[in-house]
Amino acid sequence: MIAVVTGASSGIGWATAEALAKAGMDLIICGRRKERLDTLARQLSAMVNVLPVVFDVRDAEAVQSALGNLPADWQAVDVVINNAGNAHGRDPIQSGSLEDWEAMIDINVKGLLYVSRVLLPGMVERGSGHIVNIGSLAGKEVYPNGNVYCASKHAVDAITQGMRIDLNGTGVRVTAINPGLAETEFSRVRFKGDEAEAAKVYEGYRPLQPEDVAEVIAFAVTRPAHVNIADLLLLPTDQATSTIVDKG
Ligand code: NDP
Ligand code: 8X3
Repeated sequence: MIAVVTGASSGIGWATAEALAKAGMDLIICGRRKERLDTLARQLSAMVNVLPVVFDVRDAEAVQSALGNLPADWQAVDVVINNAGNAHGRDPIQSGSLEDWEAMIDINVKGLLYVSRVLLPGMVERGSGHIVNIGSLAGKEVYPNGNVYCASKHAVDAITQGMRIDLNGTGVRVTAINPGLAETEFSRVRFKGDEAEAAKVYEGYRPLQPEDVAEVIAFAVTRPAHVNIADLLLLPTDQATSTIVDKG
C-alpha cells in the first residue's frame, strides 16, 4: 500500500509516517522543510520505500505538479492523510491579522482540498482508497480567540462529511480524526516562535503526544475495506472541552 502524509516534517504527521511505516506502507511524505523530510526518509527507508516531496499546500499548481506527476510506481495512492495545517495567532476577531486568517484558510482548508482533488480521481477509478482528514476539537466547538482557526476546522468537518456523501458507492473511505490538545510544534507556530507562551499550553496536565494520535490514524487505515471509522474525537484524559482542562 502507498500512503501520502502531508505535514510529515513535524508533530502528528511525522509520528503518523512512522506508524504507517511500521504497518508496512510505502510513504510519500510531504512538507515545505526538505531537510526534515530527508531525515525522516532516511530513518524510515530501512522499513519501507519512502518518497519525500516538497511543496507548499497553498500553491495549487505546486500541489498538482508534485502529486499529479508522481513516478509510475508511486501513482496508485491508497491512503491520504490530510494533516498539514496550523493555527496562526490567537487574537480576538476585532483585531485579527488578515495575514493569519489567510494562512489558516489557505493551508487548513484550501490546501486539503487541493491535495484531495489531485488524488481522488485515481482512487475512484481504482474503486478503493482512504482519505483521512485531520480535523480538531476546534472543528466541533469554538473557544475564545479561536475564531478563524475554529472556522477552518469546522470547514474541514463539513468537507469530510461532503466527501463521504459524494464518494459513497465508489469504495473510497473518508475518515475524520479530531484531536484535542497535542504537544507538537503547533503552539510555537500559533504564537510565532514565543516559546514561553507556547510551553504554557501544555503545562500542568498531560497532553496527547503525536504518537497517541498516530496510533489511532494507523488503526483507522488498517481496518478491513468494509469498515470506515467515520469520525473520531481523541482527547487527553485531562481535557473535557476546549476550555475545560484540569491543570491540577
Ligand atoms: P506541527 O506544527 O507540529 O506540524 C504542522 C505540519 O504542517 C508541519 O509538518 C508543516 O510542515 C505542515 N505545514 C504547515 N503549513 C504548511 C504549508 N503551507 N504547506 C505544507 N505543509 C505545511 O503541528 P501538528 O502536528 O500539531 O499539526 C498537524 C495537524 O493536526 C494540523 O492540521 C493541526 O491543525 C491538527 N491538530 C493539532 C492539534 C494540536 O493540539 N497539536 C489538535 C488538533 C488538530 P512544513 O512547515 O515543513 O511545511
Ligand atoms: C488544535 C487544538 O485546542 O489549540 O486544534 O484548538 S486547539
